Amino acid sequence: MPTRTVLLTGAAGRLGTLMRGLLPRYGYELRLLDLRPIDGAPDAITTDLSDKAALREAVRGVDGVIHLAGISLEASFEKILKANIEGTYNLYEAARQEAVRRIVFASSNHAVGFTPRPQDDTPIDNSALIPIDTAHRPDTVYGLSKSFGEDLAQFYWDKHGLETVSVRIGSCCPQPTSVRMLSIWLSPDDAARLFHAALTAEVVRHTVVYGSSANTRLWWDLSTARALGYEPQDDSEPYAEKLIAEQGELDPANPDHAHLGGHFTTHPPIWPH
Ligand code: NAI
Ligand code: 15L
Repeated sequence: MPTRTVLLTGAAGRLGTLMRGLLPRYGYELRLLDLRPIDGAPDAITTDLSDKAALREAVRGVDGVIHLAGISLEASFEKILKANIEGTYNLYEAARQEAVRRIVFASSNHAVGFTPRPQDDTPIDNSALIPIDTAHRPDTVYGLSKSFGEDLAQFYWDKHGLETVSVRIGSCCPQPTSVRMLSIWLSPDDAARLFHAALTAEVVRHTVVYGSSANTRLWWDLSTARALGYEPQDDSEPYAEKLIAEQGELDPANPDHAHLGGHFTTHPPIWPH
């Protein structure tokens, strides 16, 4: 496979750090970008998504972009507007100007966070799962910015032929830490598999996928992700017994447990900065 140069925005963040470790084994040469400097990566581009000239230079000549940069939890509308809405717009505009073919956009389960969760934790057929074409139901201003990002991606495909895979990521971390996460956990290894599939699938136009591992207690439909060639290898089930013993089963009467977005629908965690 020829080496592909991929711009990784948000490279200093949690997911960015994991992907810096995992993606090179797929043969990618990563160009790194973040607001914050990255230890041990002197060539990383340290810039804000508001700097249009820097973005244009950053996307020049890349084969694809994985766009992780932005505010990753709830924050004030003003902050979300600047980083996630204007920032993502600026990135798409730079990519259009530099004729970049494809972006993988880190959307979130919180774009559809007010979708009721399946009540049966082990659905017996796909009809119980949250479908990919479910309506946007953002649960936070943060989730609203992810709905915007998905619409932006659709617009840039329809209008300009710039392809995107919007990945509605569940919870990507080394291991699940809550009972809710048992249903939406994306292991870091599966995240790398999914991003690789999104970058290499032949034609994607604008494809929306849910981003999780093949969890036994899955809440959503992975078929569009699998259609890209994604074959998840991990399952949160080995963590279930301990987490349920510590936290109890999800309670249908608890508003924090009623929807896909969990506690973001009631008491969203606020970004500290
Ligand atoms: P993070 O908060 O750890 O990393 C985000 C990075 O973006 C940070 O390094 C930050 O410095 C950078 N950034 C923020 N504003 C910027 C700006 N204006 N210009 C340039 N860089 C900027 O978040 P994490 O967990 O790594 O998530 C990465 C992406 O995936 C985010 O877009 C997040 O919304 C999305 N996501 C993550 C999930 C997860 O479970 N980690 C779940 C769903 C979505
Ligand atoms: C997200 O969108 C956040 O970026 C991440 O930090 C997690 O909180 C995740 O959703 C989740 O829903 O667990």
